Order: sequence, then structure tokens, then C-alpha cells
Amino acid sequence: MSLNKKIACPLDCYDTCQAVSNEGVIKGSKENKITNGRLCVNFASLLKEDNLKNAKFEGKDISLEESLDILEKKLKTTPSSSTLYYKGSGNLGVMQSAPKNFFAKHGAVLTKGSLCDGGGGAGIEASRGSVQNPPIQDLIDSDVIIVWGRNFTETSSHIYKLVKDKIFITIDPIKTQIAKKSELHLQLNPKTDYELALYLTRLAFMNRLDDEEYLEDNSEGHDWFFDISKNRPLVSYEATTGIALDDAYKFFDIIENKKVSIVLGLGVQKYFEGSQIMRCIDGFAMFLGIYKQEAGGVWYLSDSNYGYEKQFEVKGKNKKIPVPSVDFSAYDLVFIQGANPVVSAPNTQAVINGLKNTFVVFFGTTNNDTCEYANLIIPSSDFLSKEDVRLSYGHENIAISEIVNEPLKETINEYDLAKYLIEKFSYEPLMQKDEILEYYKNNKVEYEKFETFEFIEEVDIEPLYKDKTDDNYYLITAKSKKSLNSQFNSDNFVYLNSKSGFEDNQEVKISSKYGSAKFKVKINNDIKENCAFFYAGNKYVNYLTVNKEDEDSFSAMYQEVLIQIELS
Ligand SMILES: Nc1nc2c(c(=O)[nH]1)N[C@H]1C(S)=C(S)[C@@H](COP(=O)(O)OP(=O)(O)OC[C@H]3O[C@@H](n4cnc5c(=O)[nH]c(N)nc54)[C@H](O)[C@@H]3O)O[C@H]1N2
Ligand SMILES: Nc1nc2c(c(=O)[nH]1)N[C@H]1C(S)=C(S)[C@@H](COP(=O)(O)OP(=O)(O)OC[C@H]3O[C@@H](n4cnc5c(=O)[nH]c(N)nc54)[C@H](O)[C@@H]3O)O[C@H]1N2
Ligand code: SF4
Ligand SMILES: [Mo]
Repeated sequence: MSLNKKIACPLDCYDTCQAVSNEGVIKGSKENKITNGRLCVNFASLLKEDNLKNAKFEGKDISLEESLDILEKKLKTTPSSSTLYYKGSGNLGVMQSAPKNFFAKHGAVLTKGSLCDGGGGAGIEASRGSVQNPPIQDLIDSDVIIVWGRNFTETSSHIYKLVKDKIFITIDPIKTQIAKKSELHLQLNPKTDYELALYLTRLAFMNRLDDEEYLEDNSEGHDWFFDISKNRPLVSYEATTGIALDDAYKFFDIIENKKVSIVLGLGVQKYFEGSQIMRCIDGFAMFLGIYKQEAGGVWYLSDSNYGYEKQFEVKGKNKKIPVPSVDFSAYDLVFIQGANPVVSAPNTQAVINGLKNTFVVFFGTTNNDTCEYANLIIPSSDFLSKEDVRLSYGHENIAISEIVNEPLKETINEYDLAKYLIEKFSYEPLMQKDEILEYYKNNKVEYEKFETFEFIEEVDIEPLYKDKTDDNYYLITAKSKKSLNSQFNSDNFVYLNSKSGFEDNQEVKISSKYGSAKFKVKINNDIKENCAFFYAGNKYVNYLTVNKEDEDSFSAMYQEVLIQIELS
């Protein structure tokens, strides 16, 4: 039995918890300031997961050895230019990148962009040079926290607990848990965050809250940014954002003379111009002087690899295609690792059509929805039997995984699969596992504030409200407490405000320009009247979303859509 073995939670989540196992009992680490002795319901579900125990070929059980043989033959008989490597975020350990090293050396096609935070990240990078979060202590030391497009209590419950007694302001079309705890909830219309940021910038200027000297010394283009904000009268901003001037003033009353933080989430940037929207919000933060304070700051999904040398990187010339618009049928061989595109990728029908028309290898831990379309399934060893390190996009700490259980005999981990393939193809060997793990354990990346903040020079955003009528709705998806994207519990309801006229348990057909699907209604008045809400991981919601990339970062834009609802 193992004593005091470390386990990193591998799930895609801001908190990056550290667990410890003692004689088979797994608990949250008490020494880890963020985990603070607690794990969450998703971690409990992960421990109970019914993992794949053996390989399968065309639906029949085969041995692991046979599956690796089939994979090798298939790779050898398929041109590498017709082989696609597609990796999801089912496990965020650094060792997950080992197979990519093989596929890069093999000359396979890789993906670029993201299904997650890409647009917002591109915006922050354009203004500040990199996407790094300040140390978490700066959040703890702030007085007021503005939660902007983030489901703070649910998607980063441990970080929230560190600051739960602060004063909150929430900016979200949904009355989330954190909105209910907030001193002020600005329940804006979806995709109007850039307008709200400009509206608030204008008010900040009118109240002389900007520090001209600081802006002169540390940024470029703040006059220009202010001019953009002045282009429209306040009443026009009120009308489109749905935020009354009184509430906007309340915002300034609450933050006056306080140390302020902004905690940003995915919600603001699930649109075609996600990057521009983010730059407007970040510009407002700069204008307000948030970056000049001792404590406080702006948090988003930090680039967790920032400052590290990528240990599995291959400087190859692989072709890279945008991940949201991938057409699986354009390849003869598709290798899917740690992902469930049938539920999580945009435009489910296109994903299924693509998968049906190619040879699919699925390498993962569970029998998920994508397995139905896989010709070959290779079971990955579970997280308790893999050595790994997890970097965090929510804070600066890493988490470490030691081997707690022996891996199941018929499973293989990511590093070993990569090593096996590299040997079979006589490519240059991988670095030793220990060397890679030690590198991450021994290198800590320090936070560096930007040198010069570059304000956005021109805002060119097509609002969704232009095409909004009384008969259609904005589509909103957000994460659920009880699931991790498509893993664990799936909730397939559409949530609507009672003013929609629909009733609980009615069956409806929902359509968009891109597809349609059936849902059952749940009435919930936390949802804004003009919105239809679905949890991420809903098996049908992505039938409605568009499989094109945003304007700047090759990333998905799940909410760039309006939908119609009718009784079915
Ligand atoms: N329990 C749990 N935790 C998770 C996950 C999970 O599935 N379950 N997933 C993890 C992953 S992969 C990620 S990327 C993170 C994401 O976590 P978050 O950043 O919290 O992202 P979401 O939950 O997608 O959406 C956040 C909020 O944006 C709001 N929103 C939607 N549209 C708009 C808009 O136009 N403007 C504004 N201001 N708000 C809007 C939604 O109502 C929602 O409350 O969470 C991680 N943590
Ligand atoms: N409409 C809508 N769609 C969304 C979102 C949204 O907000 N709205 N959110 C998006 C976001 S933020 C994200 S990050 C993506 C997530 O999308 P994906 O990255 O596709 O994640 P999941 O759907 O959770 O699928 C993860 C799979 O990884 C596998 N897995 C788990 N652990 C391991 C392991 O150790 N090794 C291997 N090889 N496999 C493993 C499991 O089989 C699991 O089914 O979804 C996106 N999809
Ligand atoms: S809060 Fe996040 S990191 Fe922590 S145990 Fe739960 S899923 Fe894992
Ligand atoms: Mo994500």
C-alpha cells in the first residue's frame, strides 16, 4: 500500500488541485494553499469512472499488442500528409504531449487554435505581450472582485473559497451563484461586453478616475481608446448593453478607492471578435489603473506553458489546421487523444459525418460518445497509474502525480505509446521521462507585468443584437458543477426564463443556421429573458453551433449564433 503519494488532479480546471493518497485513501492536500484539504465532486466522479480496460478493433475486444500492431501498420500505409493528430484536454498533465512529439516527427497534420480560451488569449497577448496571471496573493489582497463572464463559484471553487468574503460585482447575462452573492449584478445582453467596457471607460474619464501620467508612461494609445469610447452617447450604450446608467454609477461607487481585481472567464469571448472584445475589457482595466495597484489585477485563463520550454516540442514543418473547422473526412487516418469531439466540438452533425468517413483511432480512458465512430480503440492508463506534472492556468502552483496504482495490464500511458511508436519508426528518441518531470518541478516561472500596454486602435465588431428579433434567442453555454465538459454527468435540458412562454418538461425543437436538435425545457428565472441556456457537455447543444474559426486565433466561437425555439 502506498503512503503519502502525490496525485495531481488531471481535470481541465482552473484550480489544479493536489491530492495525496495514503493506504488507498485519497484526500486533498492540506499543505497546498489552494486545495486546502478539499477535492470536488468531479474528482470524486473521476475516481468512480468506469475506465476502458481493453483495446477494441471494429467493435471486437483485442489485446493491447494487437491494437498497437494495427496502429503501426495503419500509420505505415497511410501518407503522413493524410494523417491527423487531434488532441483534447481530457487530462492536462504535461505527459499528454508525448504522442504529439511522435506525430510531429512523423509529419502528420496537427491542429492550431482552441475550443476554449483562444480568442480572449489572443486579445490579451495583443495588448500585453503574454497571457500571464498575477500571483494569487494579489487576488487575496484585493478588496473588490469583478467577476466578468466567469462562473466563479463553480469553475474555480477553490480559488473562490480563498476570496469568498470580498465584495463582488458580477457581469453576466445569467444570474449565477456569484451574481447572487454580489453587491451588484450587471446582467448585460450577450456579446455587448466591449460596449460595456467602452461605456465604463467613458464614465471613468468623466469622473477623472484615469491617471494621465501613469497612462502616458506605461501604455500606447489611451487617448485613442478614450476617443473610441466617446463615439457614442451614454443612452445608446444603455440601450444596447441593457445596463442602466444608475447601475453603471453604482459600479464606480463600489470600487472607489478600493483595490480592484477582475476575474475574467470564457463567457466574454465565445464570439467571432472574441479577441477585440477582450482587448476592450483589458483596455478599460488599464484605463482604470488596475495594473498600477500594489494588489489586485486581471486574471484570465493564463497560458500555463508561458515561460517554460516545451519539452516535447518538435521544430517541424507540420501542416496545422484550425481545430474548430476540422473536417475529419479529409484525412485517411485520424488519431484522437483525450477528446470527445462528438459532444464538445462545434457542429456535431459535421463532426459525425466526418468521423464516419475515415479511419478513427481513439486513445482515451473512457468509452465516450466519440468511441461509437472509432475503428480502433486504445485504452490509456488512468491518472493514478501515471507519473506526471500539471501546470495551472488559474494560479502559479503546479501539482505532481506519482504512481499510486499499477496500470491495468491492457492499457498504455501517453509517454509509453509515444516511445513505442518512435522506436518502431526509428525516429529520434524522446527525452527521458524523469528529466522532463524534473524540469517542470525545478523551474518556477515568475510573473512579469507587461512593459507597455497597447490599447486597441480600432473596434470593428458586429453585434449579435442586430439580427435579434422577438422570436429568437441568444445561445449561452457554461460549465456545470457536476460535470467536466463532456465527462461525468450530462444535462441535456434547455433552460429558459418563464417569460419565454414555454413550460417545464415541454419538448422543443431548437434550430439555428447550422443545425437543429430536440430538447426538454426547464424553466429557470436566473436565465435572462432573451437567452437560452445549456450546460457545456449537453449532448445536443453543439448541433446548433458553427464549426468555423474566430477572426484572430483559429478558435471556436460557440455563441456566435441566434436560435429559434418551437414546440415539437
Ligand atoms: N465544474 C467545472 N469546472 C470547470 C469546467 C467544467 O466543465 N466543470 N471546465 C473547465 C474548463 S475547460 C474551462 S475552459 C473553464 C471555464 O470556466 P468559465 O470561465 O467560468 O467559463 P464558462 O462556464 O464557459 O462561462 C462563464 C460565464 O460566462 C457567462 N457568459 C456567457 N456569455 C456571456 C457574455 O456574452 N458576456 C458575459 N459577460 N458573460 C457571458 C456565462 O453565463 C457563464 O456564467 O472552467 C473549467 N472548470
Ligand atoms: N457548446 C459548447 N461547447 C464547448 C464548450 C462550451 O462552453 N460550450 N467548452 C469548450 C471547452 S472550454 C473545452 S476545454 C472543450 C473540451 O473538449 P474535449 O477536450 O474534447 O474534452 P471532453 O469532452 O471532456 O473529453 C475528454 C475525454 O478525454 C478522455 N481522457 C480523460 N483522461 C484521459 C487521459 O488520461 N488520457 C487520455 N488519452 N484520454 C483521457 C476521456 O475519454 C474524455 O472523454 O469543450 C468545448 N466545448
Ligand atoms: S476543483 Fe478542479 S482541480 Fe480541484 S479537484 Fe475539482 S476538478 Fe480537480
Ligand atoms: Mo476549456
